[in-house]
Amino acid sequence: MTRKKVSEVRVREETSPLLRDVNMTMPPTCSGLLCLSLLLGKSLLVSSVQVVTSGQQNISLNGKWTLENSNGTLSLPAEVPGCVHTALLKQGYIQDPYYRFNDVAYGWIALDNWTYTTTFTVPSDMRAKQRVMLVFEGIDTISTVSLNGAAVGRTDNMFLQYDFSVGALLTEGDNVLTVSLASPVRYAAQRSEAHSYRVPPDCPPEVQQGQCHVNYIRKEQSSFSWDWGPSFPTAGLWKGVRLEAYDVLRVFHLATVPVYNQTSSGWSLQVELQVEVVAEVTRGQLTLSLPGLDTQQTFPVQLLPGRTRNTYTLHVNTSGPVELWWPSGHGDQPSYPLTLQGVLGPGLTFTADTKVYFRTVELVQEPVPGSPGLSFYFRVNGKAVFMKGSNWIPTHSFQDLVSPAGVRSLLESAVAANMNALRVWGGGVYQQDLFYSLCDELGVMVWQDFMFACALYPTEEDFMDSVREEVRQQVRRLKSHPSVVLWSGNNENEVALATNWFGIPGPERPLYVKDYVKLYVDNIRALVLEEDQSRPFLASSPTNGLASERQGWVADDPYDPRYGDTHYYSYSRDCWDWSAFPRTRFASEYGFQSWPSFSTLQKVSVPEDWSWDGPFSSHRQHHAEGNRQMLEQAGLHYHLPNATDPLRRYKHTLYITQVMQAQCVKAQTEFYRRSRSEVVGGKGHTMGALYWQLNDIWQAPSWSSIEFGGKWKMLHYFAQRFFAPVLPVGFEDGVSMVIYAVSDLSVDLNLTAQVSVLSWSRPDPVCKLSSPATLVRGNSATPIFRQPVDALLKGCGNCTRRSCLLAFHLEDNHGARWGPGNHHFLCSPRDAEGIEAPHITTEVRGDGERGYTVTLRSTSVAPFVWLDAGDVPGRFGSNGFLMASRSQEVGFVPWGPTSAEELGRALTVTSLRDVY
Ligand code: BMA
Repeated sequence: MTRKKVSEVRVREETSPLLRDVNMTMPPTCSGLLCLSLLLGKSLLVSSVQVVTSGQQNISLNGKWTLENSNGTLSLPAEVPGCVHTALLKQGYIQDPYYRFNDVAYGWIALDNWTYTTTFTVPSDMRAKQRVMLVFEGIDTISTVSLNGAAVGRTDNMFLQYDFSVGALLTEGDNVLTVSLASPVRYAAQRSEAHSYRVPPDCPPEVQQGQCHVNYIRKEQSSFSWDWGPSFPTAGLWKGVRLEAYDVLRVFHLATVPVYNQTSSGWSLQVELQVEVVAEVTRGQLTLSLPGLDTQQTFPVQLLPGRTRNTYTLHVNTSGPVELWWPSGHGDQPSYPLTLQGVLGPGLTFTADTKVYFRTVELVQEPVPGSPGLSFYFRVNGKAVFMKGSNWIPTHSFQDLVSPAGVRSLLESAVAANMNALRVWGGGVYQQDLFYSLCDELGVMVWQDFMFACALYPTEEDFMDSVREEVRQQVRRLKSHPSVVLWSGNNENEVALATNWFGIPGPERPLYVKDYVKLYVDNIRALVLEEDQSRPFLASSPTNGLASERQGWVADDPYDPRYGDTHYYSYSRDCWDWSAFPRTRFASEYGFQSWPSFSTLQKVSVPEDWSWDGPFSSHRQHHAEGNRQMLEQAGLHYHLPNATDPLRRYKHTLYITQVMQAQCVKAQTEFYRRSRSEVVGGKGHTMGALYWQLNDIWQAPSWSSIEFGGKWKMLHYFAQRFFAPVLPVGFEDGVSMVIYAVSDLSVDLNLTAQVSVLSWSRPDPVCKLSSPATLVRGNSATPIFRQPVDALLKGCGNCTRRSCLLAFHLEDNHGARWGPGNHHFLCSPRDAEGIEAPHITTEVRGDGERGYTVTLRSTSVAPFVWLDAGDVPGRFGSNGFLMASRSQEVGFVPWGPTSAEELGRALTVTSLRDVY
């Protein structure tokens, strides 16, 4: 065992101005990694940290509380953690809030004030402790907390953990705790009224049927409605509540941040311990062990009374290799167990177990040869990584109904679709610990926004105090996770100012720019730099990054493709025309809407709702003109459904929106991926494609690739292919058909493109050709095939653009295939000649153990073949595919118990020719 140089830093925490009340203290952090029920002699496991502190007693106050509305007409049991809506639902006062038009019908809930009450007893030995803290892991949002009739404190930020010192208020026998929650909607309105100038936007667009002034309240911004989500401004105790009692100290936060030293090529580990100390610890000891790296060190510990942050730097033994954490597709995600053992006084011990992952991350913004502007890409462990993924929104309107299994399923679906990154978008919530732990394990890089979106924000002192505390707590909670690779200040607020979304008159602009800089730069950025220098910070998205900074943090055009990241949406331009897409450095948002499947909608609707033009369809559509835009875009390339049976036509219309979305996002993503290695017209070197959006909050049309409930849309199956590590991308450039080989692998490959010319009218290739072998470097996009379309067709029977299409794949010189196959339409399928109704039949075999196989038989070439298992949860091996053979087998992995019979009964198959 080698002993290395160690150092110790102690920082005395400033008490937040919010906490100066005698009875009210709020620790800098504790929301998750370490705020556990620390039972005497027992330990609990939350996230990846297990902590035991001797002499500390905890009582959980979770469970049944009572809930009352403001005039006392409603009084009901309510589960904590939970919220008013779910309590009303569980007690049968309301129906499923997602059912039909209930979001609007239940608007009254958020306009009332609600009080949660619980009664508990505290054993005398626990009351006798020097300090008893009442810990709320999360209160949503505006509340007054009272214990036994005495005010304990107030809360105004859903993203904070609140700790109140309550020892003096506890009594023998029953103690009554109440949390009185003010209507978030009324509070936001009052704040806006009291504000000396307008902070736009005032209200969301009418089509969203939402509430106003959400920017004045520190709660999930999309809870007042969004263009993909309902208005459910929740109120409640959305996380756990407990008492923590101790005599000497409590450890309320632990963070571990690995730091790489370039000069010595060595790692050190910064272990940060936040403690609240009642009685000074003078001669303590802390031993940190990383057995997997043969590293251990004991530190002297001296802890002063009050709240302190203590950092211990453990230098990692360099005699052996340190295995690095890699994004999915680039390597493994090895972790090392870390043990902390503290002896802090006679009989006072502290132990913690956690995991440590080692990796470095940089956001590279430097000149690009042949291209004005700056690069924008992530370098992980010294290697440039193309980010492939999507954007994450809240998975439910009621956070207490978010299940760990649901989070896991979404993240596993992301990785199954070859994603290596997700952006936790700034209009939602900082995700629960489990989300980040799973991202660590799965190799998903997280672009973490702070929770500000599509608005300007007030900056008065109490608001700023609350935000500062939020940033401190969240950064401390999340910084141990290797998956978090970026902090980002907000969603689209730079561009909202730059391009004047809210019609701010010229002379008033400086005031808003000043507020913007105050919030994201002078405060959020400054705090992040203070708390965590181990990963980059960006003020906004989209932004020009360093170029925005040079322009005072608000660039003239934050969409400039030569700098930073871009968001790009166009619903009216033909999405097959790649020349419309920005040749950006990094595409952090782009997308198209679609409707979810019938089985998902059926759960919240009745037969009279199943029509495209009815009130239900427009009620669920929160993006103005969204339904029209989808069909207009679809109509550019496909016949629109025309069945005479209304239900059949409705189902086909849902299908065609998914076909449109999948093909549009494919075209755009393939353009970004093939642009990674080249500069064209001064633009290019695209190094990220995160489409909008991964998941849904309810059953409604949106940009998502996964429906509410976890079912994959056609887009998600497409993503699995268009994000494949090795991919042939075909497109037309002028008169030529061009194929690029895109590779995210580290090895160089020698590949040929094997091209088949297929006729729409029969399943056997008309002819085949191949390109010469080409060296495809690792992490590159390399042109591999180019031929004028005319010549290509002339050499192939009677093929024309309308009668034939191209299918292609990549092969090495041993004939081994690399990556999935791909295809290119030479005309819109609506103009194609010879597409026959394919009369596809299906047969299901298999069982729960081996999984299921669906055999499809078709009489002709069928585009966009869509298998739908209805309500049987699971996913197919492939879906939405071009069927160019007479028979094909597709696997089905069930996510629960089913049988071949059940699957067979539920299964439907649709292809493009079936809808007209
Ligand atoms: C982007 C996002 C979201 C929105 C999406 C679709 O701008 O940041 O605000 O839901 O577009 O409109």
